[in-house]
Amino acid sequence: MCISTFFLFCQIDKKMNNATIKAKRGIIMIEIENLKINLESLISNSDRVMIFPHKGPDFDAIAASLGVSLISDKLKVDNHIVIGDQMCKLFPGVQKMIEKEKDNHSMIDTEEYKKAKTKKTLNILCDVNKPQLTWVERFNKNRLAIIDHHDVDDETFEAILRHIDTSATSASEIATALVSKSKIKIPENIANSLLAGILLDTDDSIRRLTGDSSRVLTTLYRFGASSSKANEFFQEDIKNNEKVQDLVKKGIKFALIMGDEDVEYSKEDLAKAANKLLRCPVNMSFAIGNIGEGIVSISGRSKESDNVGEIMRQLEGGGGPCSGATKLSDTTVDEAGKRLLRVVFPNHFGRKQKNTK
Ligand SMILES: [Mn+2]
Repeated sequence: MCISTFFLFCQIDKKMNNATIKAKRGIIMIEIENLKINLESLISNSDRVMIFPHKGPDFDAIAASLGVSLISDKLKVDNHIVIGDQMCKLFPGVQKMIEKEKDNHSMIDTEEYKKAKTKKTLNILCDVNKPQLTWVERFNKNRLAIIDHHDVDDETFEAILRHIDTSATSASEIATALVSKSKIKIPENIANSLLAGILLDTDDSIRRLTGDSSRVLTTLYRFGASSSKANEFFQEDIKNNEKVQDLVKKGIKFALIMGDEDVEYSKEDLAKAANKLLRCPVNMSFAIGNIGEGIVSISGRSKESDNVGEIMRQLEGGGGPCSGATKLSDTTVDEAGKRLLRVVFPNHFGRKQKNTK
């Protein structure tokens, strides 16, 4: 039997409302009302709002940040979403989510943040509450608000407003409830992003969906969100995963150790090295090294699919299907490696070598 634990941590600085509330989900909408009032007041008293998703942002972090930016937009306070990672390093689905919104919402990097922040800037963390997971590790606690659903510990930032609800499925769920309380019309794109944020960990989210979460989903559907559109973000990642899978399926044909040019090895050293290398998930392994007197030796090993003796024969050597070797004079380790590549990958590294058998 699964027993759910609920912990809603809503703390507002003494100046605003001296409250630390542990609550069951039944009263979360009341807390959202408080969050809305306090957050709006903080935003209104700032000249600029900087919204931070976590490092390596996922759908939830970006979507929640977009939700918060809608509130700043409504209050006509200049706001920016700060993303410290290079775009190309983000998951394709996340890139797509950002891409769709970058004309409507300012997205800046940490350098631009440093230039643009002022004493009256309010920083809002979305889907994160600890310095290890943010690009900026220090904030003035009187200029920091947190909207999150992750556990709190000693590392958690001190902040003037902390709304950390570990029973929420996602930061996007909290952001949706908040935006909806603020009576903001959610653009369809953002509704879909928020839905993707909520569904990110689908199994878990479905298990944890409660009355409040369902209300949040209803809100998103009302603003035009649909599972198929939200799924498009996931499809981007699946497509990319498939691409990677296909690449892996091509198989790692080949592993190669190149000995140092100025170190002398024995044939046995090279054979042992090739043997060890074959324990990696590869079809063939080779070790190349100087064995003295101007001779470079290649030792090859193969599992099943490739005949390494055949490859060695093309390099003036020989052997059986699983084990082979060759000795090459008047060459370097580097050059021997290139010759080997030309034989193993004739289509990629040059003309197919003449079979010298
Ligand atoms: Mn999250």
